[in-house]
Amino acid sequence: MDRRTPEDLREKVILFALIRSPQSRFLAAEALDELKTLTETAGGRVVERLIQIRTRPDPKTLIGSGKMKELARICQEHGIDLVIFNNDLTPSQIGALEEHLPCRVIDRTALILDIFARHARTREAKCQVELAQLQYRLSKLTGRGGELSRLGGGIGTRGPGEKKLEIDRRRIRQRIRYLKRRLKSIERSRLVQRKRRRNLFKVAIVGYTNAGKSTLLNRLARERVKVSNQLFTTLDSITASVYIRDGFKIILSDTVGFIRNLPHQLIASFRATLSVVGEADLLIILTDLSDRDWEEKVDCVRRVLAEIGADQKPFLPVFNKIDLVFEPLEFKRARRIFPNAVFISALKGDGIEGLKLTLKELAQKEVKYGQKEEPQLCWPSLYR
Ligand SMILES: Nc1nc2c(ncn2[C@@H]2O[C@H](COP(=O)(O)OP(=O)(O)OP(=O)(O)O)[C@@H](O)[C@H]2O)c(=O)[nH]1
Ligand SMILES: [Mg+2]
Repeated sequence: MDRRTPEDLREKVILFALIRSPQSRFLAAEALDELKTLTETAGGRVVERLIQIRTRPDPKTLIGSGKMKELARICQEHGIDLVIFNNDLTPSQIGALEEHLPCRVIDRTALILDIFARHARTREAKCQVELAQLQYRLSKLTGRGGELSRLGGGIGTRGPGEKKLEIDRRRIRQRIRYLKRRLKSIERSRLVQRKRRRNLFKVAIVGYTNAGKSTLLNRLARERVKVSNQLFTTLDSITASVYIRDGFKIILSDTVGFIRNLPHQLIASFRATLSVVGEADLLIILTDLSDRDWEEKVDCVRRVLAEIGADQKPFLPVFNKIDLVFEPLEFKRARRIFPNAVFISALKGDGIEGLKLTLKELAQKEVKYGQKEEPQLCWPSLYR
């Protein structure tokens, strides 16, 4: 009889980060914490995590031959299915690594694409993920032909593009053109809807993945958007009307979460989804105050906003999950950087009335893109 538990059936994974100096060790450890959550979101089980310091990465295999032997041994011992590198890998590096190791190898970008593929539900999200996957594969197709084929399934091989990824470059390009046309037509049909909302005050919630954006939308709009303690649960923009006091109405959107070093193929593909950010009159930048790296995450959000041309938008900093924060200094720190910040618990409801009031005030002032009268709604110089 097979006595394996579901836990045993999950792919066994080793995480690996190569860094150039001992000073980056702390950052690498944090990056691996995040990589672990990403791996678990993709259904993998992390068995071991390794960091190697190497001033000059080996161009062929990234890691040195000594480390390779050690890694191969650990993979053997634990029956590892997959090694995930925090570093970007070229296709030939993946090939060389897989030659030396008894398992598959992928990089962080492939892992994030896998999660997006798993979570895509709507037609638009599916098209966008497939487009990102194909562009990722295409960027890796440098000269050598046969490297696309990665049979066997598992993390990094899934997605709407899965079967199609076996096809050659020319057909990938054809497919990319087709997907872009389809996305355009989906966007056109949405435009009609948008016109109806033209005169209402539009607010978009943006923030790092898992900050609680969907929980906040659900709380304010009485919606039932899926909430989960996984990363990238939401891949679509969900828009709802919200009545805030005395019949006053605004339009509120929840959208895909950000992450540090978000693969640029994804940002490019999700441009249509992210267009609600571009069209918003005001952004709520939602940050998980209980996360000890919140400052870095705010900075990452700013950088992604810059990449989609929305970093000049007025925004309201909102700190979430205050029910988990017991350190007064943390509130002080947040208030010092963002004096107009609002503190809430989207889950428990604390601070929600205050937030509604602030939103109503801002909506009545018609804070609009390009208006400079609200200096507090701009990024503090620390972040510029
Ligand atoms: N304790 C606490 N947990 C919260 C709060 N707000 C959200 N959460 C939890 O945080 C997790 C993530 O919440 P979501 O609303 O899915 O976060 P999101 O920002 O939409 O995440 P993605 O769509 O994956 O980017 C869930 O487990 C929520 O229950 C809060 O105020 N307090
Ligand atoms: Mg969400």
